[in-house]
Amino acid sequence: MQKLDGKTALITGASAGIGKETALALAREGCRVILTGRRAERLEKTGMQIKEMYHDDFYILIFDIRNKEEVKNAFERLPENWREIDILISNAGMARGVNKMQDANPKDWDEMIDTNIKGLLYVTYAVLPGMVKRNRGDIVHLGSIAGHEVYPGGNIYCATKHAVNAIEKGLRIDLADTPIRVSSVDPGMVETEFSEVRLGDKEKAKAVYAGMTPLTGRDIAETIVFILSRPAHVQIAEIVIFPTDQASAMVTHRRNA
Ligand code: 8X3
Repeated sequence: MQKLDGKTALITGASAGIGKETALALAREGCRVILTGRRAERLEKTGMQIKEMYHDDFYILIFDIRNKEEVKNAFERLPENWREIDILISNAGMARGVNKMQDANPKDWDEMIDTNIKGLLYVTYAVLPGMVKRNRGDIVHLGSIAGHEVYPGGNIYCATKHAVNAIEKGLRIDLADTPIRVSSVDPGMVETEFSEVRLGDKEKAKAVYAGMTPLTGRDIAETIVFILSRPAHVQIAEIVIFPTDQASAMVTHRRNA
């Protein structure tokens, strides 16, 4: 098993959900953590929680992942002692809408593509050259079952997660002659703010998980800790993870339903 103690981990979208739980879990394992996102107040809350529970070795970096220049400038602002990033958790991602393509608002497509694909690439590009130079590092992408299947209302969101799947595979090829590992965690239903953002409605979001027990952000965070703590010769490529009540994107067992 590899110790994560003392490693520097950067987590995108660390203010809530899977990102926040992953930041907490990595801090618990002794990582120094860089918390990134758009919302300073919420990132500070994550930071305070880390301080109360584990240590105060965290750094908050604010940027909008969709803006290439902003991402570049933010990484240039990183203090010297935070620049050697050992672990990148590309978690930031979102879905907007469940309309058929003919009824959709193309603005939603831009937002998903800019966040889930282009944003992920901008951050990877900011971190990767340093990892290659130091000849060490771990990259974990948050994919989705939507990167393996396409379901009604999923169209463009599924396309972005299929892209994440291809990017992760391509990156593994590009880094095959280095010790840098590339992994992906691809969950089914996880209860976070995801469905509320997608559907724009708290009640509708609640109904997505009605009668079943979804995964939690913590379940995913512990899976990431497992991936990162494997011995150096073990590269977990992909983990597809469902709630026990779910069998595929389209098959969910609901009690009383
Ligand atoms: C989130 C899971 O099933 O809504 O990526 O696509 S799903």
